[in-house]
Amino acid sequence: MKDEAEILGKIRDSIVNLDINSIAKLCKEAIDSNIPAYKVVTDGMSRGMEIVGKKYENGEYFLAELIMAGETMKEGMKIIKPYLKGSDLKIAGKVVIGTVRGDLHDIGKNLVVMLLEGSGFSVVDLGVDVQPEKFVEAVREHEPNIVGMSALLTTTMMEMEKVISALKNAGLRNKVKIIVGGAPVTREFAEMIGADAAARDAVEGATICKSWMGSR
Ligand code: B1M
Repeated sequence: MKDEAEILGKIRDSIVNLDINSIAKLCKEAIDSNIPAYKVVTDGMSRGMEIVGKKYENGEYFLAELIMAGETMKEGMKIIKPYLKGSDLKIAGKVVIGTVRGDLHDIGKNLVVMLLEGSGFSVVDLGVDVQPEKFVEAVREHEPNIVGMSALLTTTMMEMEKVISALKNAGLRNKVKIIVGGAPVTREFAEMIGADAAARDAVEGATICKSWMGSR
């Protein structure tokens, strides 16, 4: 059996090299080698995404490469997803989640969804580019315990505050806990816009949601 670091390194590199044909095989190899599914995501694919982001910033990669990296990670996630989920978990609570208006990044949000579902939450995923009114409608309709928002762009993170205002105007703000996340989002920002928490990553996000429901 190969070394864990070696397999995770290859997974990272397959994202960086946009190698969509080998990612699934490598992810299977990681699972067969008993590497925890979370690690394949956090120490393998997400590391690769960080490097892709740096290459984009340096002008070494362009939009086409960002798209290809996203597609490559999605191929890997198809293999990993079933291993992130629990099978016979009872419903821990309900979460309405979405990527805010103007923002199309959904890989991190999808990861949060998978971990929440894996922790027994029922999740209503509104997708990407979600208008504040749609969050409000979903809260009215589904009566969740928690609203989760994701934003990856500094230009879209302020949309989170608009969602919170819309919930306040609809008289729904105090009925839900609100968690925000995404690369530019900090705890200070969450506090400033009136969210209840910010999560650095999907694992922390799911942990916070579990703690709100009284389980860890
Ligand atoms: Co975009 N993009 N992108 N992109 N993209 C970034 C975010 C960027 C940092 C790249 C860079 O310049 N270095 C930059 C943003 C700069 C900024 O605002 N400061 C950027 C840009 C500029 C853009 C465009 C504007 C490019 C253009 O068109 N010129 C454009 C915007 C489109 C739009 O949204 N309107 C754009 C487009 C795209 C693609 C569509 C090509 C693609 C997205 C594909 C998809 O999501 N389906 C893409 C990608 C892939 C990236 C990078 C390379 C990777 C993002 C990713 O998936 N990371 C990214 C660079 C980077 O992040 N290093 C970049 C992996 C993922 C697992 O991490 O999403 O951070 P992340 O999620 C984490 C945490 O943030 C957290 O948990 C997750 C996992 O642990 N988290 C939560 C996220 N949401 C959470 C919610 C929670 C809790 C935790 O609770 C609710």
